[in-house]
Amino acid sequence: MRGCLALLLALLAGPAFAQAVPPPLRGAWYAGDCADPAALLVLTARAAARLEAEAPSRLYRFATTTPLGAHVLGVGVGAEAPRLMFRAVPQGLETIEPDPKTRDDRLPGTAQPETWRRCAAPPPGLSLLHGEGVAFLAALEHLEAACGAGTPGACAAALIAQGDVSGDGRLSAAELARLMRGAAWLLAVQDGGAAETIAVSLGGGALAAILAARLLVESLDYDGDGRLSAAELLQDRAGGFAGAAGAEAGRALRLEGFAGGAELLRGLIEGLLAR
Ligand SMILES: [Ca+2]
Repeated sequence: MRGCLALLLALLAGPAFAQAVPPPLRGAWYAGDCADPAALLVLTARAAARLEAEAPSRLYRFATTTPLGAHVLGVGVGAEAPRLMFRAVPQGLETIEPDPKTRDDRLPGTAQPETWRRCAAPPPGLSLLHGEGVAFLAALEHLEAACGAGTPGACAAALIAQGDVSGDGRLSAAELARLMRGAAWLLAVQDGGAAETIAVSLGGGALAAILAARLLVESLDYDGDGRLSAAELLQDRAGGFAGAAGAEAGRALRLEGFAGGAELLRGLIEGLLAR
């Protein structure tokens, strides 16, 4: 756990991130028929998640996004530095996933482009399976942005802002459990799980998320109202933590080494609070 926290802190202290996925391209894209899409692609400011029923999912957490000809080239964090090229086309979005062996100066190589469309309303099953996870993917970018630039208290405020569904300015056990389920989804997608694996992972993690959320509330809920405030999150942690200007400024934390969503979120919170 100590190693994880040290890693989190080191990564949070990294330089601001200048590039990002262009806003018009962000959001959910679908391959094939809107009533029964073959695949779902979610683009956030600094990430892409490709989700299919049968095939392994893919998660790109971009370290860089730079123009390359008519495309944007996103290069993900991690040892393999996975690459995703994308651009707007009349039908919607075009993506290319280059072969890992293709040199940067020969992109896109022989990889075939895929086209994606917007759909007014995704099939309910897709939302049910991926909704909380996609929300967490976006929330994580806001946390990385707020915690990366040194404004005291901004990190706790961002955690409250991202987690506070009810709008009372405090985090309940249910709100923390939601973040933990989202974190469990992220880990399952990062591990390349197909839809069934992700569903199993979420099912198995749901109870753990509730228990871990209750523990977290009880460990910091000094006024005993059953919810965590920004002040409680910051209690006795001199100096607070860092803040910045928006999700585009963040830098992708490494997510490896966490056993589950609850542990990931706990590590994240502890790492943020330790700053
Ligand atoms: Ca709340």
